Amino acid sequence: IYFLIFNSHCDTGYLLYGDFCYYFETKMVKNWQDAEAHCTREQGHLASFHREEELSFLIAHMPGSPTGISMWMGGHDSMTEGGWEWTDGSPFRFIHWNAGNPDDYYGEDCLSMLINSGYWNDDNCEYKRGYICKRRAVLKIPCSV
Ligand SMILES: [Ca+2]
Ligand SMILES: [Ca+2]
Repeated sequence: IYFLIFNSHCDTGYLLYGDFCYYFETKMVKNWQDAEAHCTREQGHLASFHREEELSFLIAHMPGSPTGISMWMGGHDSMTEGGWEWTDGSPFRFIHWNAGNPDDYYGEDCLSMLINSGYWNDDNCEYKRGYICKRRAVLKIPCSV
């Protein structure tokens, strides 16, 4: 008799939630484009969000003393003003904008999340911030008995 046990798995330093692994970069701040490039090198993208629970989970696990008040996420409207999309290509349906945003203040096109509240701001892409990368978890078959 064979028992196949499927487990979602993340590399060290990544946090597992659902089918995805999340990585919090809070020490090395980058502008939005460089942050996305780093996540891409790690086979992921800046984080996208689709449910309130996903957001709450990440806020609850936010590491202590992160850099600054907000972190970069994968949302942007740099292709079409007001046409928000996620860099991982998933649909931009769930929204969690902070009051008065997005306001495109002096041409803000990149999405940052306020660390304390989880609300979103369209932000100046050139600001250097910490960020969260997200990638698909690996399905592991750890044993067959
Ligand atoms: Ca904009
Ligand atoms: Ca704004």
